[in-house]
Amino acid sequence: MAIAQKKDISKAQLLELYRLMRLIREFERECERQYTRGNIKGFLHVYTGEEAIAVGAILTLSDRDYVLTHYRDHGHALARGLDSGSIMAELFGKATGVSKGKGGSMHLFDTSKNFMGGYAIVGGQLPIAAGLALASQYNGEDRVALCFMGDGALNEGEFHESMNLAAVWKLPVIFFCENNLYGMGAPSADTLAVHKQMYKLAEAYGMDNYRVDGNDVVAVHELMLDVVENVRSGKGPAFIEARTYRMQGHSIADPANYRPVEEVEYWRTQDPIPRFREWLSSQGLASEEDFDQIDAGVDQQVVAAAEFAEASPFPGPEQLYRGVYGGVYEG
Ligand SMILES: Cc1ncc(C[n+]2csc(CCOP(=O)(O)OP(=O)(O)O)c2C)c(N)n1
Ligand SMILES: [Mg+2]
Repeated sequence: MAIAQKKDISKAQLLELYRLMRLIREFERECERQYTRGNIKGFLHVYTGEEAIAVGAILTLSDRDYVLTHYRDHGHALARGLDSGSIMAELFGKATGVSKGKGGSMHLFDTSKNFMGGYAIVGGQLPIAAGLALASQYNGEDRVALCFMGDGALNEGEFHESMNLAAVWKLPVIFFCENNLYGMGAPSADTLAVHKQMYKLAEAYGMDNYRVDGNDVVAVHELMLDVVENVRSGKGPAFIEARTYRMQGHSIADPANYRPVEEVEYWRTQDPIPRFREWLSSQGLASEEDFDQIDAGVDQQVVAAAEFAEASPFPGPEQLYRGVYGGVYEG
């Protein structure tokens, strides 16, 4: 449970890590409310419980680096600084959404932030991340591609193909596995031969590999500071496994009855947000008033995001053939 800080991270940066984790938690709560109201339809996968990973990792990147992720993508998008109103509007299917209302929850995208999606196909983002890293290397740039995936992606052929090519070509890509112990209703213990040590899969490709406590934002952040530096300097790709827990069902429609009560209870005690908050207090880095102020700002931002989404128009019929293959390309 303890958090140990080893590197020099400023107080302002630590508080920003806290603010973003709180923002993601509150944003996801609002998504659930809006889903119940019928404003968000289809699948909705929330990131509740896993906030320390996206926040701790993404805040080590430069603006020019790439971020790619899977369909549980709201947290990564918020951590990358995509506009919260435009993310919510996307979930509502509105024209003001980050993907113009055509992508929905699983396909958030914003090239201005080098946030290259949001992929519903398990493992689909891995070859794309390798391709972006190849482009960076080919063009002599020092951009790194950070590619998140769930533990379920490790069983995909695309995982092995991407890992192999990235290692052969020493691509500047970081493969970051969010091991939340389940893929839909299946425990990874039932589906993955090396479920206790997923990071060791990277050894087969001669790739640097690490394991970190995914509910400790400081540990994730510190590890990533080193890994990003190595990968950027041309030492080749890296693989990270962060152990965490999906606090809710696979999607909002999943009551997750297949999980033992004791397991859920245990992981509740590992919630990354109260854990970090208690640590910040114990270090004298934030007072109750500081937290109240941050929390109030976050609540306001989320309410404003929902209001913006609700007031926005749906895309008109003229949008039907725009932004699709064979249609009108708008960039
Ligand atoms: C190629 C492919 N196969 C199957 C699915 C159906 N599917 C959607 S989510 C999912 C589980 C993925 O689990 P994991 O990667 O651990 O992500 P998590 O939901 O735990 O974050 C599956 C099998 C899919 N979307 N794509
Ligand atoms: Mg999983």
